[in-house]
Amino acid sequence: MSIPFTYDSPAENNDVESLKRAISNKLMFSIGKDPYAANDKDWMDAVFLAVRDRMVERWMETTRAQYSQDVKRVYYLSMEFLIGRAFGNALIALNLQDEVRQALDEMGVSLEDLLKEESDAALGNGGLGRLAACFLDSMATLGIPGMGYGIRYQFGMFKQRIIEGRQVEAPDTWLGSVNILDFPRDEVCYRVCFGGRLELDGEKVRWVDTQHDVLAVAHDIIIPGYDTTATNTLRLWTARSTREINLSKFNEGDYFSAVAEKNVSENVSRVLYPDDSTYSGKELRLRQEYFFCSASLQDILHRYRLTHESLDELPNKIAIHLNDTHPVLAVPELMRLLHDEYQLDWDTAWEYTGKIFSYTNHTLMSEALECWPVDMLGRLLPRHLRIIFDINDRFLKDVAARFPNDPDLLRRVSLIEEGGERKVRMGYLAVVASHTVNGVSELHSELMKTSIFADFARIFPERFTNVTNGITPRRWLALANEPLSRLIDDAIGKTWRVRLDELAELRDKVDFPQFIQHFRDAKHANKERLAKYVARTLGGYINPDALFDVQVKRIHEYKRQLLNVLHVITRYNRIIKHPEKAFQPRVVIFAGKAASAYKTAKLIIQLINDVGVKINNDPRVGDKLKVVFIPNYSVSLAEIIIPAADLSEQISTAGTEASGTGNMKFALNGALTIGTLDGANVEIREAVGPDNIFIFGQTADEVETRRKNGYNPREIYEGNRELREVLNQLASGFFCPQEPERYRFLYDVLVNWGDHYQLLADYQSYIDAQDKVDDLYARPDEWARRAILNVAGMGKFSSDRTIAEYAERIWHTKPVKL
Ligand code: 26V
Repeated sequence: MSIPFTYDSPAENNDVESLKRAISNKLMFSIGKDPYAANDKDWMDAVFLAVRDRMVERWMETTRAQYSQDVKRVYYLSMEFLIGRAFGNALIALNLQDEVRQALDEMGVSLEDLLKEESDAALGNGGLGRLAACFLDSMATLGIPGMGYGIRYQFGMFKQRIIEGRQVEAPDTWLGSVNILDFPRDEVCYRVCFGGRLELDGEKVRWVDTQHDVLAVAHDIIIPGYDTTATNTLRLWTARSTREINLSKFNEGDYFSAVAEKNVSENVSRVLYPDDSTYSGKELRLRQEYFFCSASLQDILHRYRLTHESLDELPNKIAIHLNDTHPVLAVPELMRLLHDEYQLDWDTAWEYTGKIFSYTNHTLMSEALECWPVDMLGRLLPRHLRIIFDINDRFLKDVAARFPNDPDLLRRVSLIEEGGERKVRMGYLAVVASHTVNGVSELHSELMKTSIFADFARIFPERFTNVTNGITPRRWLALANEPLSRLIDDAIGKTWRVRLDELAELRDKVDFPQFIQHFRDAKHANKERLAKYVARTLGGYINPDALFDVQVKRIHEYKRQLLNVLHVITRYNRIIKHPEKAFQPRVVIFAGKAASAYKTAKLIIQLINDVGVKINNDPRVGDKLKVVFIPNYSVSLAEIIIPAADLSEQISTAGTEASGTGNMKFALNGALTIGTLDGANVEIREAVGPDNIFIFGQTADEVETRRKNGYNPREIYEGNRELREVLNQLASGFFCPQEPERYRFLYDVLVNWGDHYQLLADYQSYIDAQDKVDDLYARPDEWARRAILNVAGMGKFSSDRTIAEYAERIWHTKPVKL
């Protein structure tokens, strides 16, 4: 079928003159402003629209090619996509930066000013959500027919303000009046049912009388690949009430409850859960999870059926990936659709399910593992609970037959946790339903098999594998760090953006003094940019010649920001005690959000700020030490902070950080790491060489052994003079004389209550490593040499490599031909 349809191909109009015209047209006819009345936001919207046109054409072409080649598609299901700003990234992907900058220049507008106008799409908490965003970028760049599915939260990650040293949360109203980021697809709309009851009809089960059903409406975000036609889609669902307003109530004059009902059902996509530390079992969260799984599954099957008569090819044409357990309800939902709606027999439906799903685990922390109460699940999703029970019965029968001599095994691996309130163990369901289960670093994947999934590794040894995380070099180097990117381009060419391994060629440059000098200049420029940002937002001056020591990430006890603070105070005490001594000037920079209900994490933020006030205002300290907490950490802020770092703090207790991806971003931007042998730090050490990283502290095994043998932190406290002094200062209110008891709790956690994350056990080794940092920083060329070797070693940590591994070993998908 061919339709007489012609349009102006924007791709042929990428010269400066055409761009000026396109931007002007958008400003006039889409934004409705003339240049005299337009503000920066209007201009930004106009340019973004012009640039978007150039992506749309590629998008259509990719979609057509995917259909005509009947490709196998990957669906990446994730509750979080922390994509950040899209405009600058689009310019890079289309290679339009220079032309657009010039076009704007000629119209008297600065591109740099416009870039700041876009708000971050902060639809995620931290590492897990940012990883999903890097994966989308890499799938598109590699041409993998991959689509993300998630929720279009009306409010994303909360905004953090610091008031009198304390975190205060404010809603993130990222959706403005003009939305250029996404295309609303009102016609792509599915009903998602809740509640009701089951009706038995012979062998068949019917789910009837559902209540509080809601509609899921699609919004599509374009994901451009870098330097390729390939362009993918992120489809986010928004909830719409099945009835706009309750008409009978409305007619009775009860306007408020008529509208209230609509509000309640639309709450499903209202707000991102901002707690990534503890599983809390909230019903609205469960609704969110089912809401987006059901809509996505219905959509996936609908798309498959557009081009296939029968379901026979389904497992060969779709792969569904579970980003942690949050989307695992997709498993019983697929079973329900195949078995109840499409009448496949149970065994065939289960065989397909097992071929379709794969699952990545992102944490071993037991507090974060999802277990939904059977009661709640049964009330909200009775059919799915029944399916889970049926899966469990068959699974346990199979296990009993294969392992007759381990009677306790059945209790241990059951999908249902018994004893007390019965719960469904979502991680176990994910493992049982998936053909492949992976961890996110070598260490984490090993620990997964010996801790939380030890029994499953015995039952399904062939299922478990590792795919080490990665980050996209486009955003995290090309976009975030122009000075360094330019230097690298001049040295080895520009193709590192898609073949990050080529950075290894920088190893040949480290002995050229000129290259080292240019590298130092680039770092300095980035430090100046950050110093300006700090001056503008916080008002304080930080010296770009000081060592920038940076820890930015969610605030968690296991990430040990508190260990960092112990070092800061130790250093402060030394400076006071030895006024005559020269100290390497340092600025210790923190940023990160604490979950709103996580008291200890919030107290740590307050401590950082109190310590900062004390140290920064002590005239005896001067330039030797400054402590800065930068509020409202986000993707955009990371793009400013990370390129400016000299030292990257990756100091979690060994065995707790699944991978970390910030560690990769810092090293790629030429910071040296001070870190434990945890997560991907282990592989970073291998890649950059042990001389070019500051490793300290216990190994995961040593942490475990100490825990087993009865750890006594008080002994360490008593045996270490400097540490004792620091902890006593915490306990006695040295940093908050106005409320001396404020940090007593933190002292107790460390000294009296078992120090669960073993900060004291690693303290001395950390301090020693920090001393080595100072020594090396005093030799700036040698420091730069090692920093360059870090950049050179980062090839492996491109998310392109990660996605290529997923595509080949897990999803069995190939790039679309364009
Ligand atoms: C957990 C939960 C618990 C239930 C309620 C909402 C919620 C939201 C997020 C999480 C996330 C925990 C897992 C996580 O973020 N893991 C991080 O994943 C990164 C990417 O693989 C990895 O680099 C980090 O080490 C790991 O902490």
